[in-house]
Amino acid sequence: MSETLTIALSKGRIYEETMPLLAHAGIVPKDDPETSRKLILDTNHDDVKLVIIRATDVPTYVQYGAADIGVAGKDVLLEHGGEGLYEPLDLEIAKCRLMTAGPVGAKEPEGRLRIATKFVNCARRYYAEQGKQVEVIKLYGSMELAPLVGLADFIIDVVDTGNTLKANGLEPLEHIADISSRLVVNKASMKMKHARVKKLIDQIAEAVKNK
Ligand code: PRT
Ligand code: MG
Repeated sequence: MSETLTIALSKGRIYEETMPLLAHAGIVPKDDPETSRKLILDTNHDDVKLVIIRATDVPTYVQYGAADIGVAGKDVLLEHGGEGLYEPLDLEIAKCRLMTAGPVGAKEPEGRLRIATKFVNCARRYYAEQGKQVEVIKLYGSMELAPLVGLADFIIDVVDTGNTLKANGLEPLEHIADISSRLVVNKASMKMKHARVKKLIDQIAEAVKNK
């Protein structure tokens, strides 16, 4: 048996949309992470394992080689910075947009803006490019609440349908980036396990193309 190839994925939309792509590469997990409590899933190949982790932790696992390969949203990768990672393939799944948003019709206040977000690095970079002075407030979720309770003027978050913003009296404002999920590969794994990694990338690329 060859050395184990470990693939890092998060539950939810990324898992669901990645499964058909992995199936095309002949990889099928033996458990369903939505019903199983296991964090390491065996697959139909003894030497391929899936690890199920938080979406934001995927680049970290792959960077340190705890996983050889991972699937992560471009939002998460922009925030992480991509150190130690190759990003060989756009999977064209879990698409959305990274946007600023604020209360419907609200005018931009004078002076330093307060921005609530979990994407603090993206926020600092974005407003620095705009030449705007901002105070960035780190949150871990439910960003939509921040402008409603006076914690922030605006938020930065990913938006798909915009329904969540709308339901909270917010509107999308500035478009920062188009987002989709990417295949990421540990730099050492790309060298050390090159044949297997390359084959997997090619098979998944074909599945993406045929979608
Ligand atoms: O949920 P958890 O805190 O564990 O982590 P996560 O939110 O980062 O993970 P997950 O699985 O929800 O998202 C994984 C990836 O999916 C993200 O990193 C994005 O790249 C991508 N993605 C695509 C989205 C969305 N679409 C999306 N709509 N991630 C989050 N959302 C949120 C959005 O912020 C809003 O709160 O879903 C809500 C509904 O969106 P609307 O605009 O359709 O109402
Ligand atoms: Mg989520």
